[in-house]
Amino acid sequence: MTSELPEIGTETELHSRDALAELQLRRLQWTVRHAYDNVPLYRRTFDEHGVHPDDIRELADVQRLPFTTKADLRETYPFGMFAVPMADVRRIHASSGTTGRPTVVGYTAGDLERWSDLVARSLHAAGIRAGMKVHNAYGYGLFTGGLGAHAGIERLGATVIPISGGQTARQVQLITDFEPDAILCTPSYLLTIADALEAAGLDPAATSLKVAVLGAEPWTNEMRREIERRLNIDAVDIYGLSEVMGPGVASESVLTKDGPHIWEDHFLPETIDGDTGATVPDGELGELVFTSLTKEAFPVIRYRTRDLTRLLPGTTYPAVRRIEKITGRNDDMIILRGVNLFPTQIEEIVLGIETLTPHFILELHRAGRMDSLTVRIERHPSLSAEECEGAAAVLRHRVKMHIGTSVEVQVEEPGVLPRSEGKYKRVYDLR
Ligand code: DLL
Repeated sequence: MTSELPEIGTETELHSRDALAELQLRRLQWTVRHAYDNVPLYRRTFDEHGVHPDDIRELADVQRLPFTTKADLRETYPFGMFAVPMADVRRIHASSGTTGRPTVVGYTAGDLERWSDLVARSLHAAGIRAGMKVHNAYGYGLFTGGLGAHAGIERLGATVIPISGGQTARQVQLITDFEPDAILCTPSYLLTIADALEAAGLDPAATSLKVAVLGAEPWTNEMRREIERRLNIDAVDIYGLSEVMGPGVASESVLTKDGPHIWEDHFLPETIDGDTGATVPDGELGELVFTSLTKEAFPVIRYRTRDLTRLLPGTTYPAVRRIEKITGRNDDMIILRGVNLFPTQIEEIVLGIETLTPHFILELHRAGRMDSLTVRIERHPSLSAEECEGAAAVLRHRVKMHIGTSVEVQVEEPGVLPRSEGKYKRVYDLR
């Protein structure tokens, strides 16, 4: 059976820009018409904007369409953005959201097929092949991570170990006993697992694992190097969001590890200036915006992700563009006494100081009218508190130098800070 399918990663659209553009235009026209005909909110906003599906004659015409935001999805909670009858929706996922109502998304049988194909393509790009065993520690349930990855692993012809997130002692046992080739989880959770391996007297660098496909939260290239060194594996980045599909909207090639390739045959990306909405040219930093090209149940038109990155030319798959590794989201940005700061900037600096661990949280305080930021970070267990004394000063100094703001640093004993079991909560606003 499988021999009848085109080999993953060899699809013409990933290698010929002309073939891709032709396919994208056709699919864009279909999507815009489908959204206009079946989702009242799209019909209303298109009409308000004076734009009609017939106006989409070339790819650049996407810029004539109105943006869609998280607020639009909340307004139509729970199923108002579905473009097919409920009887055709095979699955629902939802993201918890930090405030108020969750965002609800739906999939037809065809959507689920395409999603598994794209996750399979993503895992293939990461070097995973049929016949390998894959430990899937993304959370199962309404979160798209667990079930999304699961279907892709099976589609690839690999063996899935559906452990979900949490129960870290059990993760250690199954990694030891089942000898998986690959692991899928958030980067912060992989650190928790590495610590647990060590605590069990095992060498994290000596497991059967060869590759980790990590995503669902921002992480830096410094963190990649730390994970690769500690576990003796390749660490590859997978990107996605529930509103656009789930994991597998874009994914990195293990050959280049140069940022996720966007699967542009299914998603049309743009970058915009977050304040003005103006298009930002490729190569420049902007807010990532997606229009789905093949989604039936939940088409999205110019969906504003709030993720900040730049569009770059493809390498391993030359026809599609890459995104620079996403290290910040608009929502995570801390404005400290007028200076913008992302938690990943601290991560980058922390990982350059050997006596500190990657286990840190950021606390925002207010004394009088002054905001302050405290970095609470664990020292390395193999070093004494005295040996780590200088580390706090070094961290403070480097933050001041590289980010341009003063922070407090509090070095903590190993194990006192909360550990990740999925997406890690790094910032605590105590103002
Ligand atoms: O996190 C989907 C996913 C699951 C992706 C498993 C990868 C692996 P949401 O819960 O809707 O969906 O969260 C989406 O998470 O807008 C980004 O801000 C962030 N994010 C996801 N992947 C990455 C990544 C899933 N590789 C939001 N790097 C997105 C940085 C990421 N941020």
